[in-house]
Amino acid sequence: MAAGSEPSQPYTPESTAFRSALEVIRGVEPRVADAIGAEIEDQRASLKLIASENYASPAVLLAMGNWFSDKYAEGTVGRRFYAGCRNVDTVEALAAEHARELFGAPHAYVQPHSGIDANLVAFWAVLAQRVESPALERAQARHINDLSEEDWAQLRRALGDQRMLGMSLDAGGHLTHGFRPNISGKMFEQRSYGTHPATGLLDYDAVRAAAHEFRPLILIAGYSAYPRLVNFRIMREIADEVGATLMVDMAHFAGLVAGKVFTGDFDPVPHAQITTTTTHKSLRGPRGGMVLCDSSLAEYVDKGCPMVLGGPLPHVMAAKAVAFAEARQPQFQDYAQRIVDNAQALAEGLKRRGATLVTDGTDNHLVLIDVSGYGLTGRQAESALLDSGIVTNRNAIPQDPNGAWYTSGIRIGTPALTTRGLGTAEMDEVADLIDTVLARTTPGTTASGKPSKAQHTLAGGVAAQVSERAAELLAKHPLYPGIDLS
Ligand code: DSN
Repeated sequence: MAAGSEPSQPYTPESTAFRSALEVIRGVEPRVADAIGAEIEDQRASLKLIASENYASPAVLLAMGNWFSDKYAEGTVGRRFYAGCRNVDTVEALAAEHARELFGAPHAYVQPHSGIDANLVAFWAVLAQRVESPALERAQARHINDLSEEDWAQLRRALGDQRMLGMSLDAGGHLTHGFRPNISGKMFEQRSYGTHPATGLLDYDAVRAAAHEFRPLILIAGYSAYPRLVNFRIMREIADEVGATLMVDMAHFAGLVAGKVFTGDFDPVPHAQITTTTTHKSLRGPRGGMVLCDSSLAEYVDKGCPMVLGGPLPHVMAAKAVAFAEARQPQFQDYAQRIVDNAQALAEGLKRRGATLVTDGTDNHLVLIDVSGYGLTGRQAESALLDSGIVTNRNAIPQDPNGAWYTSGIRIGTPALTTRGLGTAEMDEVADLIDTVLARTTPGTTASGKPSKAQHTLAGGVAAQVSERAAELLAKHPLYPGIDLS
């Protein structure tokens, strides 16, 4: 706006809040203010199809930017290791109450800083509840990086070589479900269940057989890249048959549970003894985590900090309370249903154009394209799409010959575009944009002329044409329409 001129429309409260915040930040470190301003522009300009991302409301974002950030508050509501936590108690209690109501859970612990932290709280809670061993306490006395493989083996033995059975990474499971690069794969002896080789669907008989043979302490259900429903009633039956605790990681689909799209056998909360989630994916809250559990685990879960977590982030708990209050509004159920409708429309649009999809479709918010049908690796496809203004992520597919780095898949999801207001008819255009890019991309070669799994060549003009079409689509659905930073 030119100096001295008045805005043609009065600024909304959100515009005023963010403009003022940036002005204050600019006074100290203008490059940070510029980067924040550039981020909203980047997000406005890109077709965001990352299945685990979303756009939080201005109220959620603003609840995080305040003096709650200054408070230490180890402990739980009414029982803190620091004085002066009256207001932190208020927001933590509110967040937990909203979470219990939203998910029908007996207990909610809203302190975890992320999904991995939430899972760590859950693992230690189950170990603490079910395993009697001083080794747990001894491990706390040492720095975790000092533990050797032999130390870990000793700890596992002292804990009775506890076992975890979770979904394999290439079938859509998560690193924290017992894989080596994550502590879950070091604390537990791990085995995984996959999906049926012919259909790509979860095979409950195979899960049952693996559970009976392996007899895990924890059976984990939940996924980051599985496009179908999971029957949690059956998973609980299997867990009960072998004396396992059923833990569900609903990080990806918590919004679909909150929005009552996943109910009955497909709602994990009444079936699992312990359920973990992030709060920023389909649930559309701040970046963070949460644990829900039955009352038998509550006392152990509440010791998450300081057992495995650093001090709580009261500003993020305040934002969780705001986000959960939003998710309790009737319109959130409509939003959750539209996420799934959009994902199904996107899947149909891609299939009509000849794309191969893992499981041939979707029941949830995500679609997994097997890009080997286009002659590409996931890495090549991801880069070509990014060149064209479409943000996705590469992902392994079941029995992926290209491993977890290059992959053969592209995972796409609809929570973010649905928040922007795109609907099913527009998903056909999105499918066409994706198919156009992938069909016009060819694998590249390395500097020495060998075939490369990383390099790609996109036919001339495609990136510009697709970017322009994506921009036209996005212009109809402005992101944060109430925020004007110009
Ligand atoms: N990074 C998250 C995802 O993209 O699925 C899971 O940790």
